[in-house]
Amino acid sequence: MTVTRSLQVIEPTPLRAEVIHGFGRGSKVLGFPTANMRIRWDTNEPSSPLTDEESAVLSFARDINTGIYAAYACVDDGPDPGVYKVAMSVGWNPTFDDLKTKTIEPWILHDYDEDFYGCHLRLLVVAYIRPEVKFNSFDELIQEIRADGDFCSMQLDTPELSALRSHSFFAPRPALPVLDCAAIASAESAEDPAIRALHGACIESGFFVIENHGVSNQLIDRAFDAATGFFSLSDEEKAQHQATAESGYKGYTPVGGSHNCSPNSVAPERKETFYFGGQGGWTETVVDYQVEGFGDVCVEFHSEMLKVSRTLFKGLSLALGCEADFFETHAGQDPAANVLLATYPPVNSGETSCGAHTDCGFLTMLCSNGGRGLQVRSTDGTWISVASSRYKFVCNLGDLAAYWSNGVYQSTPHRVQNDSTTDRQSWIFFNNLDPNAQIKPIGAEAQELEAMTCGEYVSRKLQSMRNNFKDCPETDVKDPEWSEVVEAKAL
Ligand code: ADP
Ligand code: RBF
Ligand code: MG
Repeated sequence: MTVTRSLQVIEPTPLRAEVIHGFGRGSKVLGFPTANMRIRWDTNEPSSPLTDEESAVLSFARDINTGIYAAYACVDDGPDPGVYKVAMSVGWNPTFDDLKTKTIEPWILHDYDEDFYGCHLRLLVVAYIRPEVKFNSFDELIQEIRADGDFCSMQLDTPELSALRSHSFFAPRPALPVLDCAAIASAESAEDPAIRALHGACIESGFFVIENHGVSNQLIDRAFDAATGFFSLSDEEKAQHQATAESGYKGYTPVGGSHNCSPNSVAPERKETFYFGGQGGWTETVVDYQVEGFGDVCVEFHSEMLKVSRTLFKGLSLALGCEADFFETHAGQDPAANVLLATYPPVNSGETSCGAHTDCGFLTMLCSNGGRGLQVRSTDGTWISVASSRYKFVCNLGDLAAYWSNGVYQSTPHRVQNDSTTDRQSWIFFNNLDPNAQIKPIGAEAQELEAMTCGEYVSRKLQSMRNNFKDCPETDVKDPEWSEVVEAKAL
C-alpha cells in the first residue's frame, strides 16, 4: 500500500473535550498512545444539554473529512502544562473492521509521565495530511502512523505553523505556585527563596503544589492500585469495616453515607471513603481485606506523608518569622494525622462531589490520580479548576493554620466537582497538630484570644459537620452562586 502525504493547511480549529478510554488495544506498547476525545453522540436522548465545546467537537467529528491531521495540544487539568505537536486520526479506523463509531484520536508527540484520562484536552487542528487507509496488516499500520508522526513533527516546526502555538486558545490560565519541597527542607531562614515562595503562597490563598517531596512514584502507584482494589470489593465486603462514631469515624463509608462538607449541599455528596490514621507515628495495620498489600500501603503512605508535613512545618515556622522548630516543638510532637482515601464517581446533574468548605485542621496534602475535580475559590468569586498530577501534591492550609498565623495566612474555600466521566481517586493527608497543644497565635496579644487546644479547635467544626451543621455558625461557608469555573493551567 503506498501512502502519500501532503500538507493542506486549514482554518485553525480549536476543540476541547474530555480524554476518555479508547479501545484498550495496547497502543502504548506499539508506541503511539492516542488520547481519545469524548464525542457526545447522545444528542437524540441527551443526558444533559451539550455545551458549546461539546457541540463544536460533535460537528467536527460529523462534518470534517475523515483522515489524518496535524495539530497542537495541551492538557488542561493534567500533569504537564506544555503545548505539544500532534499527529491525529479522525474517522472509522478502517483497519479494525469491528469499530462502528468515528473517533478523534490525537497522538501527542511528547512523553508524559502519567496518564490523563478524565482531563480536558485542548486541541488546535491546523492541517490535513492524508486520507485514512485500511491496512492489510498491523505492521503496516504501525509503520505508517510512525511516518505520520515524523511528517507532522517536521511540518509543525515550520515558522508558518509554529506561530499558532501562541494562539489565544493556549493563553496562560491561572495556576497554583509549584514549590520545591527539597529546597524548603534545606532552607535555613525566612529569606531563603523557597521560604519566601511558601510565605507568598500562604498569604495569597494557602494553596500550593509541592514537588521533590521524597515520596517515591512507586509508593504512589502502589497506593492507587491498592485503592482501586479496595473500592472494587463488593458492598458487603466493604461494609464489614463500616466507619461509626465508636470507631472515631475510621473505616469505610459508602456513597451517601458520610457527612456533607458544606451546609449548602442539597443532596448527599457523591463520595465513597476509607478513613484511617491517628496520632504521631501511627503504625496500626489496616486490615488487608481481600486486597493484598492494602494495609501495608496505608501504613507506608501515612508515615511518608507525615515526614513531608514535618518539612512543611519547618518551612511555615521560618516563613512566619519563628525558629525552624516552632511548630514541631509547640504542637508537632504527637500530631493527629489522618488519611481520607476518597473515590469521587462522576456526578449526576444536581449533585456535588464535595461542597465548598474550608478545612478545619492545620495542613492538608492531596495526592490525586488525576482527572478533573478540585476547584479553589479565587478572590473574585470564580472557581479555579486545579490541575492534577499524582506525583505532585496539592497542599492547603486549614482554619487552624490561619488561626495560628493570626490571620496572616489563608484558609481558602474549595470544593470537588467531578464533572468528568471517570472516577477521581484521592489520598488526602491531614496533619492537625497535637490535639493537646495550646494554640499560640503568632504575633497576637495572648489576652485577645480565647485559650484553646488544637484538638478543641478542630473537633468543634468536625462535630458540627457530623451534626449536619446544627450548632456552629462559623462553619457556614456560603456556597456562592455557581460562578464560572476558570480552567487552570496544568501543573
Ligand atoms: P486508549 O485505548 O484508552 O485510548 P491508549 O493506549 O491509546 O489507550 O493510551 C491513551 C492514554 O495514554 C491517553 O488517554 C493518555 O491518558 C495517555 N497518554 C500518555 N502519553 C500520551 C501521548 N503522548 N499522547 C496521547 N495520550 C497519551
Ligand atoms: N487507523 C486506520 O485504520 N487507518 C489509518 O490510516 C490510521 N491512521 C492513523 C494515523 C495516526 C497519526 C493515528 C494516531 C492513528 C491512526 N489510525 C488509523 C488509528 C488507529 O487505528 C488507532 O489509533 C489505534 O487502533 C488505537 O485505537
Ligand atoms: Mg487511544
